[in-house]
Amino acid sequence: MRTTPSRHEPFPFGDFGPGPDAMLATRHGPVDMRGRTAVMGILNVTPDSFADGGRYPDVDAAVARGLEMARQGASIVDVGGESTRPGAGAVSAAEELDRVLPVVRGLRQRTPVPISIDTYKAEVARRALDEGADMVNDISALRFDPAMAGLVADEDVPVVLMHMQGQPRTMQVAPRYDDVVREVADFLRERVAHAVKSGIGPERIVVDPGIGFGKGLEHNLALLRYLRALGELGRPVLVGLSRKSFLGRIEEASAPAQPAGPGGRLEGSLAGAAAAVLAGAHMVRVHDVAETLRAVRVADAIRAAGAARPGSADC
Ligand code: 7PJ
Repeated sequence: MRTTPSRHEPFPFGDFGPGPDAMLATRHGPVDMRGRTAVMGILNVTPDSFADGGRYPDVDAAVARGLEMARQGASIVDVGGESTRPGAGAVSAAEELDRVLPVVRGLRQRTPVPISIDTYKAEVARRALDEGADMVNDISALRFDPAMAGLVADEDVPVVLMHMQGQPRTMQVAPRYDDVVREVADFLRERVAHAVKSGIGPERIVVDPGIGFGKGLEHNLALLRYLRALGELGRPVLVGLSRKSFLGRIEEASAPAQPAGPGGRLEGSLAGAAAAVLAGAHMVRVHDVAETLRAVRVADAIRAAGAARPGSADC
């Protein structure tokens, strides 16, 4: 990340922008985030995911949805078989494998799009990588399964390290921070160090503040507002806020008569994605790939316009 101060502040968030190394090499080609925000499409293969649960009960439908997201321009398709929404119970590795493996296999046969496996279980990650998945999205940042760090190191694949306070089942009960931005940055710095010590190449690592994972509304908003603080870690930043409940809380506060369910949070999700990009995100994890791409390309263009301003850091 560039840290050069500019003579003119190009944006209230300060100077920002993906550094020259905002690239992620995968077995199916690079994910290039230099000046273009990457969009990771969410493919939940669970009966209970809160935003689109039950919509992909069979393998063919899930694969078709993954292919559609790839066609729409997703840089990565993220396949997950265990819901981590607040209060959700854990599922066994066997159950998770039953859900995700046929979908990873089906996608791999039909598209070269990089596939990410959303799991904190090393066994699930290993089998998915064997079926042709390209990277691991671990919401526990290598903490829940002691075998995960070694697996990612041995397989030499990219990994997303996400912040979470507590455990999925209880994380929203009473999230507490003194300085949420500092604490999340410190946590991620420690997890990056742990990953590197475990043999994972630093260039393989993506960091994620974990919006909604053990965070109240004000914590989520502060992390987005000061996302730039994560730039000091020197790694691409992924933000997942698509259809999350804090968007509904904002909406309810302004229009209490019409509480929005998860499916009704598209506009809020797009606004959040654009704001995240202008605050320094390199990748966004979303349900609505086509719509999000149209939104973040505008944010990308606004961010790039800093280069045309005399005295800005890009000149
Ligand atoms: C995230 C995730 C996120 C990463 C989920 C949902 C809840 N992985 N998995 N970041 N959220 N890396 O999609 O609403 O924010 S599950």
